[in-house]
Amino acid sequence: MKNLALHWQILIGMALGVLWGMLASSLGLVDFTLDWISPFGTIFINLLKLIAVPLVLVSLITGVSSLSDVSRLSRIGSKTIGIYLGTTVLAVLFGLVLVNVFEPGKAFSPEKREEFKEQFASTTTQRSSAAAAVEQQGPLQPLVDIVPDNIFKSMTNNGSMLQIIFFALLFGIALIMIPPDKAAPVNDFFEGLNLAILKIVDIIMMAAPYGVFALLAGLVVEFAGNDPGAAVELLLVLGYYCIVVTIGLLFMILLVYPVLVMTVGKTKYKHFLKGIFPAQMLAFSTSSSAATLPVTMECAEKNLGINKEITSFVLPLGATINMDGTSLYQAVAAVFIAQAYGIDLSLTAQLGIVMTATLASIGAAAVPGAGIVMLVIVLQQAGIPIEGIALILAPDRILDMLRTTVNVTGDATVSMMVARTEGQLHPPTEITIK
Ligand code: DAS
Repeated sequence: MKNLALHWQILIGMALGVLWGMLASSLGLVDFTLDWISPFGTIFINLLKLIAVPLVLVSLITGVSSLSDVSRLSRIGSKTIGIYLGTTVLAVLFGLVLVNVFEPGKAFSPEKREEFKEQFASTTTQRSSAAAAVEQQGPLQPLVDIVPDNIFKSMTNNGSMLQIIFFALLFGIALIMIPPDKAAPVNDFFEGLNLAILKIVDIIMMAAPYGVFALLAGLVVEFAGNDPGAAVELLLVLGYYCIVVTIGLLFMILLVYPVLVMTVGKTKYKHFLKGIFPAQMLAFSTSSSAATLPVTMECAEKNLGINKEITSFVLPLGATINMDGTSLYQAVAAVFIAQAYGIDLSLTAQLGIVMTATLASIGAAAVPGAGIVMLVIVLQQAGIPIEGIALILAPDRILDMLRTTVNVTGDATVSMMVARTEGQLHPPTEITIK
């Protein structure tokens, strides 16, 4: 109920922000808005950026080290992780195809995009000189850049999130390999740290209605100046962007998952969808794969007849590292922002987004808003202005509901595939959600 209330608060924050922005631009309150309201939007974005590094570090270390019984990993684990990675990369690739075909970011008027470009000229200059520097360093530089020489430097502002992910994966694997009695206190420490950081994300998301109001108000007046008509252009372009994301998410639900459920899962998709519908609705209303996990497991066991041996391993792992909806969304969002600022991403840069969006979705915690926090990684890595998040933050809550539903459906799809290929299915019974 709390989350639902938060949803409505945020949607109201969005609407009031747009309303205020349009009023301010027609009542000559642009400066007042920029001086006294906009800063709260910047604070909200800073909070998201603040929690991104610790969230990645700790949620990945906890996720990887929770696979402590490596022996159980074996065939089921590698099959599960392999399929998870496959569907996530497919989601990112499809997101990139869509955003490059529909080019929602170029729907802004040329003057507006010129304005964005000037606004971030310094960033673009830095980026192009950095890119030029990389070109001189040769083809394997991106690989070399993943390995940090000083993890504390990686965690500072100019650090690379990929280096943090690399370190977290290494640390988590090391925890699995040391004697369990020695690893236990460290695991407990990171478990506790992870809970605390997720609680911080909760607190930050409670500020979301106000942050979104301030962001949207600032965005609309900055964008519209004293011309309310320009605000309408912003809303139309954001609507177009949301449609592109939604088409991608529908592609996963109506094409990718049915093919996998019917061919490998050897199950009628209608039966599968009916079975996991309660979990999908909970994912939609809570925007949290973690909160939905108990229901996803119950639906998989009771409605789809998947044995506990599979659901108890595949679904918790999926809620942690498999977020197809999130990765598709991050690919679209990153290129949308680049397009809006007139940054033409090379194929290499876009392939880099495949890697960072996949890793970011693995590192994203299964809580509301995690996808936008992790988007910082994708933007940073591709040299796209992080300030661009302000453009897409407003509709993010609605998109979070949709992408979390896809995340949960993807997890259930893989559990059905693994169960069928492992012969771990029993006759399904009626679902009894209390
Ligand atoms: N809300 C996240 C989840 O629980 C997904 C996201 O934020 O992208 O799956």
